[in-house]
Amino acid sequence: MFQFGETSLAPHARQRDDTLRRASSSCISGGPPARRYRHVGDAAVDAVNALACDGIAMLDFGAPLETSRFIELAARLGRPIPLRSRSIQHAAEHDVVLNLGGGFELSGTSSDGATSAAPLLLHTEESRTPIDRQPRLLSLMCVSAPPHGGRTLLSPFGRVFKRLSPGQRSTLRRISYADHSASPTLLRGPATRPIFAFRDPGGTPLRWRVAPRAGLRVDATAGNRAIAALIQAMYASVHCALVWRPGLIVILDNRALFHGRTGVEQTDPTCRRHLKRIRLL
Ligand SMILES: O=C(O)CCC(=O)C(=O)O
Ligand SMILES: [Fe+2]
Repeated sequence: MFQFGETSLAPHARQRDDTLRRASSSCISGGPPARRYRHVGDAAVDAVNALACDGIAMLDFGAPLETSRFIELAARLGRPIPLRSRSIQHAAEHDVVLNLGGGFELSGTSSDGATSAAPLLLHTEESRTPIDRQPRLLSLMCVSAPPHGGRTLLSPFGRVFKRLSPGQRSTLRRISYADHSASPTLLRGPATRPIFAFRDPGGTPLRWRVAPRAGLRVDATAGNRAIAALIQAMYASVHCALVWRPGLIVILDNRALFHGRTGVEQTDPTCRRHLKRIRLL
């Protein structure tokens, strides 16, 4: 069992700060144009194709869908995952929809920080969860958006992978989270379709271990260096910082991209950031 910690002077910490600052000041693209839809069925067909090509589908309905139609759209793409955690019940609707922001954050926060106003560091959703229970897709619908801040960051796995050396890749293929016996390795899949399962821990120490049956030894220094290189590559690979508008629905493939978010500026209570989220298997 080993531990990864960081100092604020480390190159990966500087890369993180730099990317968050550039995304907040609109130096990173706001995302590809979204096609306009009226019918959930048409949007779902296009989303399946876009997800297969790019790992992301951007669907513009012009105005937020009723929650039941949002569920109908998501359910055409996968199986909605019920919200079980008690700590988020105040923000849950219809058992599968989580309200992020829009006032729901005031009475509690989800364990992954998704409902808070602070920046959300890049992550795979449920990074420690065994693969068969890890969300496959994330569906987000904007109800209202602030004029600034709260941009969703995307970092494609393929770009991250290319920034890592062969040695770092093979180390990451052998490492997994220490505290969860069935966690996937931080990297898996072929070079043509690499898949990461990792959440940037920020300043919190991360305990890792060499996965069972992983073969060759990994020492503490090599593992910690590979994790630092991964974090640096994640932030260097952010290619888009989505600007939300009401009625925009974005579906993300959790096996193709890391996601995160810049800090939410809630200066004006009349135009708060409010997204609805459904996670899909
Ligand atoms: O608020 C966002 O933009 C993304 C939040 C998030 O990470 C999530 O809902 O899983
Ligand atoms: Fe997330």
